[in-house]
Amino acid sequence: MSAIISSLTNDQRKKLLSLFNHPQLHLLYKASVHGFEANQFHNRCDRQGPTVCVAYNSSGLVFGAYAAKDFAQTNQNVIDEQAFLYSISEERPRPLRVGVTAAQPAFVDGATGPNFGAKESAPGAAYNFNPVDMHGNNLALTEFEVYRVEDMGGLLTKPWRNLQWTEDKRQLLKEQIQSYKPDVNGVKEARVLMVGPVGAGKSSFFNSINSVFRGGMTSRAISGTAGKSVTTQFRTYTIKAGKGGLPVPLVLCDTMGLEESPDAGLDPDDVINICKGHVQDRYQFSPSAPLQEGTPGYKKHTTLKDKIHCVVYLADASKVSLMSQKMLDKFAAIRKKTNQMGVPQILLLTKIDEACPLVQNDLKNVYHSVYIQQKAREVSQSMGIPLSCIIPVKNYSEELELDPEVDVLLLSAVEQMLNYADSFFENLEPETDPCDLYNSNDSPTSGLQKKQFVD
Ligand SMILES: Nc1nc2c(ncn2[C@@H]2O[C@H](COP(=O)(O)OP(=O)(O)O)[C@@H](O)[C@H]2O)c(=O)[nH]1
Ligand SMILES: [Mg+2]
Repeated sequence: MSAIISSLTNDQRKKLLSLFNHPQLHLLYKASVHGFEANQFHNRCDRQGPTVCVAYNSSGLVFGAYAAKDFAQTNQNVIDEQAFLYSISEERPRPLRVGVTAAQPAFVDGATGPNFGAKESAPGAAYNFNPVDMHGNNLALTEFEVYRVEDMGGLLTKPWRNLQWTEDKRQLLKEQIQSYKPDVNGVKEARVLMVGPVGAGKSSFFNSINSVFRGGMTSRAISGTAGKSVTTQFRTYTIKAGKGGLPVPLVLCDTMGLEESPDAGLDPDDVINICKGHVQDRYQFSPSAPLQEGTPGYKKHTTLKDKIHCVVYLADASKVSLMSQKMLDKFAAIRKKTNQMGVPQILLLTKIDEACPLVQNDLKNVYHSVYIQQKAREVSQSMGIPLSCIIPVKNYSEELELDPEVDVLLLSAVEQMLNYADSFFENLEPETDPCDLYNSNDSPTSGLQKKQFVD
């Protein structure tokens, strides 16, 4: 299903956010999409923690109520001292806010739609307001939405990771990456595989890195939000420093997105094939049948340079808590096999700008943001990846020009990938005869015997 779009204008959103401390809003329910019936509201909004209801009327007013307590259809009056009603209009610079009267129940938790004000008290007793100010006496709703309100927790004074945001650092990182050389014979570049759900930002990450090295915006990999994967081919992308410049010793491999259902999206077995170097560039993935030996697109003889030296998972920071068990199971299946092959793995936490307004305002807040730190911890736990292997990034998505701070964060992620690829090379058995590597297939006698790498 395609993403549900909020009906709030920028001005309305800003005014709504001003009612909370460090809020993040997640759209749970939209009547025009999910239905105007009470049960459709409850299916999506029960037991979601703090929520804000947003009603739109034909007079252009936006109004509603905040509840810190759950909706759960208990049929009880709920005491919630933090509850309030509000109204937003274009003319008022600030929203009208009406707190719940002390000791009065804030809402009736019935099986109806949200019902603010107590069941057995006189109307208006829980909240004292003038209906004209609140909704212009117009209760003909054109839309109704409910958002979960998450506390973003503000900024840490001390960042949880140090990063220099200077132009010097950007140059240094670029130079270090360009002069990278794997410490093994016959391999000139690190091959990095990107794996993640549809829309996590795999294609955008490649485009962003390519843009940083080209010195201007590029979009070689098609990116977008079609709901299903717009990338269905296996693509290996080389990068050049400047137009017609020297190749950067990094190959980024882009895959079809992971999807929840067992026979949709990238197949975990294809990830294994890619890691072993068997999948040719431009191979057309087929979700129902992983690549088999002897079929078109299968490369039988592979060498160390064809193999994947580091796997990078990508996850959208604002969707971390919503990742389904089926998606986590797919990740786990891939991680198990990549671990067995000794390929180091890191995770890029993407779209940190969308996830946290404090980061959107200033990217340098990334390691100060309590919210981003919490999301990094969450994904670390749910995917079993050490926190030290989780790197928040912001890809270029709508910009027309490069931004030095965005570059520094992106380049520092590449630096980590190269460090991890080095660990892969170092982990190869020292006594391995280099000749073996060039003939290595996957027989038990393969020259690539590795130690377990990550966990
Ligand atoms: N704001 C923002 N948007 C992003 C970021 N990364 C990707 N996007 C957008 O998310 C959508 C999906 O990205 P895409 O690279 O196609 O995802 P893929 O399916 O993993 O290849 C595109 O519209 C991108 O512009 C990011 O870090 N920040
Ligand atoms: Mg893609």
